[in-house]
Amino acid sequence: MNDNIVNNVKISASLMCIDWLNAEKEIDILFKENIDLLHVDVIDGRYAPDYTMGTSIINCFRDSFQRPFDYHLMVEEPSRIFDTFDIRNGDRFCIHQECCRNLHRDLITLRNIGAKVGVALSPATPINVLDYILEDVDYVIIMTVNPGFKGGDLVPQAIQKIKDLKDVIKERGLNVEVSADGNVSLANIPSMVANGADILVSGSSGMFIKNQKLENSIKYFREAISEGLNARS
Ligand code: S6P
Ligand code: MG
Repeated sequence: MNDNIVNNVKISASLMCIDWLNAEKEIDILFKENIDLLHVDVIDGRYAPDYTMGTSIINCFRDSFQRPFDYHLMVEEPSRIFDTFDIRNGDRFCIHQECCRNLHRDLITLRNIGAKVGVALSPATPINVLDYILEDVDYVIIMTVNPGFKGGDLVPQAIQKIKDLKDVIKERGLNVEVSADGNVSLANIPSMVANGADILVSGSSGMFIKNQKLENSIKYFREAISEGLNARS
C-alpha cells in the first residue's frame, strides 16, 4: 500500500534537486516508491534569482513520471507563459501572489485549462492577502525559505505561518491544502506536519542527499512524516 495514503501527507519531489546526471534513474525510483507529485520549479531570474528550466526540458520527464506534476512558477506575470505548459488532468499549477497583477483572473485562466490551482507566498507575505481568494484555490504553498535556490535556510516563522493558515482554512470550512516548500529536512518535517502541512516538497535537505540511496532517503522522510502526524493534537 502507498504509505502516503496511509499518512495522508503528500510528498512532492523537487525536480531541480535530483541528481541530473542520473535523472532518468532517479525519476523512475520516485515513481516506483509511490511519490505523489513531481515538483517543477520554474524561476525567471527576476522574481527570484537563478534560472531553472523551461518546458523543453520539463516535458522530457512527462512520460517517465506518470503522476501529477506540481508546477511552481516563481515568475513575474506568469500568465505570459501559461500556454507553453503541457498541463494534464490532475496537474497542479501554482503562481506567486507577489507576481500577479490580477491574481484572480490568472487563477481562473489556469482552472479553465484544467489544472488544480495554487498560490505561493514568499516568507514576508502575510496570509491575509488570501482573504478574498482562498475559496478559489486548491492549495497554498508556504515558502519556508526565500525562493530561488536549493539548500536555503529555513525561515523559522514560516512554521507558525503554516499553522495560522491551517486555522483560517478550518475556521472557514474550506478544502484547501497547505504545502511547505524549502528546507524540508528530517529535522524540520515533524514540526511542519504537526503544524498542519498537507504536502511537503522534498529537495536537497530531506531527500536528494549525496552518497545516500534515494530509496533510503524516502524511507527516512516518511518516518519523519509519521513522527509529525503523531505530534498532531
Ligand atoms: C526554491 C524552490 C523549491 C526548491 C526546494 C529545495 O525556490 O521553490 O521548491 O526546489 O524546496 O529544497 P531544499 O531542501 O534544497 O531547500
Ligand atoms: Mg518550489
